[in-house]
Amino acid sequence: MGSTTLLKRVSSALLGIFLSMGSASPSIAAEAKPPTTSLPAFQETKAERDARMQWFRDAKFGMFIHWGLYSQLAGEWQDKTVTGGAEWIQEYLKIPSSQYSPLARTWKPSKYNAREWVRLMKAAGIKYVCITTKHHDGFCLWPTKMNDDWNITITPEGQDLLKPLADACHEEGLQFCIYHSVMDWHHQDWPNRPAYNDYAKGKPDIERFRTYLYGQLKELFTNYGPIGMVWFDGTWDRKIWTSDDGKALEDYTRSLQPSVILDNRSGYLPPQRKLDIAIANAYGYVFAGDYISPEGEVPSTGLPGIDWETCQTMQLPNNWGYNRLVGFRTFHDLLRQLIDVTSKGGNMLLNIGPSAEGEILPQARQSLAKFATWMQVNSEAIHGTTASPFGWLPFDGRCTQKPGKLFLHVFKAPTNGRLLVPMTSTVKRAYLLAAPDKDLTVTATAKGMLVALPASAPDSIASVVVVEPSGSVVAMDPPKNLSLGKKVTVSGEWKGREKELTKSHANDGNFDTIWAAEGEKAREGWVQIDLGTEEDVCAVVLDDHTYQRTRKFEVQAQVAGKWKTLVTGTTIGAHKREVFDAVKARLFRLMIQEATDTPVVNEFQLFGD
Ligand code: FHN
Repeated sequence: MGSTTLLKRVSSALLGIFLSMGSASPSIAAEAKPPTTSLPAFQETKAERDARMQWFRDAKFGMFIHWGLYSQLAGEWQDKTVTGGAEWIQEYLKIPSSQYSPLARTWKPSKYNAREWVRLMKAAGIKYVCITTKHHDGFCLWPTKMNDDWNITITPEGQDLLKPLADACHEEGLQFCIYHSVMDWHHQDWPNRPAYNDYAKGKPDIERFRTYLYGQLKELFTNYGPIGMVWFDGTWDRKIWTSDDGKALEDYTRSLQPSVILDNRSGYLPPQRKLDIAIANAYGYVFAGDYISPEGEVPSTGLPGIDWETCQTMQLPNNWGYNRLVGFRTFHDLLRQLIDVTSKGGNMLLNIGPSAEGEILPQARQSLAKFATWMQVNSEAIHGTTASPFGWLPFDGRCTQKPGKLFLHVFKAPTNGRLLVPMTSTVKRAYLLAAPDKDLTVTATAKGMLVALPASAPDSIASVVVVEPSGSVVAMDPPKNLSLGKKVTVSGEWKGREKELTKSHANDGNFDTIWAAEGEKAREGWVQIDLGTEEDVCAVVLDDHTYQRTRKFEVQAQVAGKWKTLVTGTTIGAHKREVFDAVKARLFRLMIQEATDTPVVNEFQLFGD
């Protein structure tokens, strides 16, 4: 064997040892034991809690950042791909730790510029930034002392990725927040160690894991200045992470920085009042911490009296880590979601998945720039506002408010150019945020205050009309559901399952009962409601949330014997409200023109005075 070949053999063997060395399960430093005595239970008065939560309640808009070794893979590994959850790629493709770990040797965030990131976000109206310190793969983005072989120091550049962001946030006046996964696929002591962790040895020891977890939290809460909020995650496996574990984690975290705000995913399941609606990925019915964290969805009526934050990916469908294989949500949808969330009293934590090199992808950058343009004119209609005083609005839009001001976010101006504000309160003045010096004419009517809009809207996605009521807002009763229990006819019913899928479920007022069209092969169907007499109908609420099969629909009214289209759309989802200029008719129908399977409808409701 020639010397060159021998040298190659030896060096590749050494490289193999070197690579494997850098990816053994984290060894445990001896320090930072969790408190042996139970910490004093966290106590605060309502006033103290309100003061602690105030920045969060005013912020309305945060940025989530999922960044890690998985960002290098961006949805692909060898000849396999994932289209959802790119940050879960190791789990989805069962990548052995011995093959995943070398990613640590190639991660070079050479284009990372935290200051530039923060300036982009600040201009976009972002008030807090929440970055993954470590995600489920356990890889730490900071130079933790709690392991010496599974953190940023083993990457070629080895720079602490959290410190520059924390410093930039603090200097630019944004809250620095952290996402911290309790679940850890790499750690030898994570009780539910995945089979692909081919490094782990011996029996997992939860107390050793807790020492590791608490030790890392101590580092994070000691070395990165004030931490506004911690977004715990990965605590859903009740067999290995109990409510007591969650409570202890909360108490310990609060002991580190008592002003920190906690999301509801510590794993603590307090016997608090149940929410009357299930919320995906927010441990539905109970909430720990300080706020509820619906994921990718907006509670249709908000959560009155409860702090909440919808987290939402920019990339479809649910890629938190960068995925080069899928597209991005449009700015149109993201802005309308921010306005919808804010109008219901919540926050939106919008996620970006930077490239491995540390770049914000062009599509994400473009949306941030468009947010910045919109915020330059309209930010006061978002930041520091509270939920709409109206149960509903007779136009396609939303409302937010501050003392003395109503902000009417108009998505689509009524065809008559008049914006009906359903209140009896009189109005001092009304104007567009885009033209604050130009008063709009307001006329009092029996149905509320009518604001005359200019011919063209200043913004094609959402224009904001400010209405300054003379006194407190006295909202008028919302229109009634005129269709409840009225006569229904349908294109057909599923033979043999009429009872559970009957047509009357389409307007029984129960969002959990369903009507299904006839037969497995059906991909279209309709539901017709007879109101019994002609009624003025100005809105419809549709819902197909159980199966979400609708891909194209129309709502029609029979006017002078002809079917008139009132609303058209593609998907329906949960509690879709569409508002239109009032139509006087007796017969209305929902036409499902395309569906991914047999059409199913939870509710088809018609509203009017
Ligand atoms: O599993 C994680 C997921 O990767 C992502 O971090 C989201 C963010 O809300 N949380 C968990 C899924 O609910």
